[in-house]
Amino acid sequence: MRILSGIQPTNTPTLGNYLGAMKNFVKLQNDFSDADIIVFVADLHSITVPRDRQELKKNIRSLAALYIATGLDPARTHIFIQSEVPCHSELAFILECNSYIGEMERMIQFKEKSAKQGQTVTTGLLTYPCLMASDILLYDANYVPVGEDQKQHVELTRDIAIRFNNKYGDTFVVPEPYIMKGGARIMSLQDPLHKMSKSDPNPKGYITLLDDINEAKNKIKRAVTDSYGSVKYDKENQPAVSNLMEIYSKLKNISYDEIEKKYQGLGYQEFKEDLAEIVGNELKNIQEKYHAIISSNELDKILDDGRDYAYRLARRKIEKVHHKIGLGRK
Ligand code: ATP
Ligand code: LTN
Repeated sequence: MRILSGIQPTNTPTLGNYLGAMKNFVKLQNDFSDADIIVFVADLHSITVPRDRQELKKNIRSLAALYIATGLDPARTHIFIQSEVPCHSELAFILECNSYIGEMERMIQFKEKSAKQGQTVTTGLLTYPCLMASDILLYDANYVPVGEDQKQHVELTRDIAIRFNNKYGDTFVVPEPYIMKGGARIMSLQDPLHKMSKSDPNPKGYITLLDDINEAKNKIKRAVTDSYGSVKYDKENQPAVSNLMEIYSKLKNISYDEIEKKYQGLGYQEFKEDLAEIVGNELKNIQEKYHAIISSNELDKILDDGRDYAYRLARRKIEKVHHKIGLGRK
């Protein structure tokens, strides 16, 4: 069984990315000891909107180091950088020739992002799901752990794989999205009706994994709350407190019931102070490991090994695809 996922190196990952994606990769790595696990930095995906060169370089290395700092073990999980394995772009074009413009235009993320950009929408933003399908199908991945917002792209990948297999004969494994309960949609600390996002113009709404610890704690202490005054999980009537409880529950591995019992009769303040400590400790742990790995040669060795492993698998698949379609001389 193979499990595969990636994250784009745009800005520093937030607590939302951590709880909705990165922490789940680590859990899967530890729970499925016989699975082959591949996690990559989706740098090609990130250039679907213009990026500053220096920023991009910095974010690529930083995300790779954060994968390890948050608990991925390079002895168990293959970690690499997408653009270093050219097969991803090669298969993406072939998949573009086996999918339809209408399918791409129907993607919610495309509609949302292109609405914000007007005339400057790139062709890559439209065809992005084919690149994502290529990432997944190159490696015969069975399960793809993602947050709720990426489910539609994995479902499109399934459609493309089934269509290709019907047309050219059995070539790709048909993958399934893997969405974990709890933490799949962490909301902004300033507006619990909007997703926590690293591109939010208000930095008080999100915490990144590399935020200054005291600043991060203050963001929790100053997070908006509701007007009921009791710590109770009720997404409809208390969306802000429920969101903070989701963060608490996922970080401490305890249920909402247990949290409610612990803070029965107490106000929001005590709960928020404890949560600030919990978040602060989690970040401190991650940041200590991050600083050790980011400047080491070990990181390059891990990424070289990951690239070589990925390349071998991907090249074999590309050759099979060429053969099935009738490309080249062989
Ligand atoms: P942006 O907000 O800048 O568009 P993003 O924060 O949504 O980016 P992505 O790189 O698109 O980040 O997502 C990486 C992974 O994190 C995906 O699996 C996505 O589903 C998950 N994710 C993103 N935001 C959240 C969130 N607020 N809560 C839970 N999971 C999230
Ligand atoms: N589109 C994803 C990142 C991503 C991905 C993938 C996730 C690119 N390729 C393959 C899983 C499998 C996002 O989080 N924005």
